[in-house]
Amino acid sequence: MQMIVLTGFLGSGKTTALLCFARELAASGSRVAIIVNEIGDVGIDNLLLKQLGTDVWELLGGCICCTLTGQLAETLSRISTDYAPDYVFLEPSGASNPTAIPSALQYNKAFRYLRITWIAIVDPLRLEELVEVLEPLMESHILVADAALITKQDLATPGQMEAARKWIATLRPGICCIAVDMKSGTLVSLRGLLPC
Ligand SMILES: Nc1nc2c(ncn2[C@@H]2O[C@H](COP(=O)(O)OP(=O)(O)O)[C@@H](O)[C@H]2O)c(=O)[nH]1
Ligand SMILES: [Mg+2]
Repeated sequence: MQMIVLTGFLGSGKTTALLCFARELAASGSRVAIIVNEIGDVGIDNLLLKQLGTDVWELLGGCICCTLTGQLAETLSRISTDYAPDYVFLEPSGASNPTAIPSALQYNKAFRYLRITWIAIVDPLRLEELVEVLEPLMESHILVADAALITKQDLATPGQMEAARKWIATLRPGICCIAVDMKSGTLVSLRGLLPC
């Protein structure tokens, strides 16, 4: 079982990207489970995903890096025994500090060595404004990342796209960074992102 955590602020495009990745993996025969920690703009249609062989668990009403740490480990444990997925996607609340997630899972021996891939989702439209007021939180999303996805290419100016690329490269030099326009339905491929 491999875990993929999508970090990023609320509204950056985490659920939209997650659904693209999950559909792609399910279509190629992988079993996929999804844990969401926040309801954003884009909801997850559980029935539709079930038809694809994907199931969704919701951990709502708190943040998995503080109040819901126990529930996260418990849910993961239940998913792994009852559902045995190849991939588990985790979308933490945009307000959570992702660095607390591995330590939350370490309490459960089964997950001490769980392979986690981190993908940071960055909204170039709001980056400057958010970094100005929430710099440590915004940076924490990138500092753990193995790869980054800059969304909303269709709406951002070339200057905003370049600023986002530079900000990511300064914090995590050399990580794979891909710009996407998810509105047009472009398939965002997990394979295109990792390894890079
Ligand atoms: N135009 C455009 N809208 C996007 C793109 N990616 C996400 N969105 C929109 O941004 C909003 C927030 O996306 P969502 O996936 O819910 O973000 P989350 O809160 O990080 O999960 C939604 O209305 C999406 O349709 C993109 O590449 N282009
Ligand atoms: Mg979301």
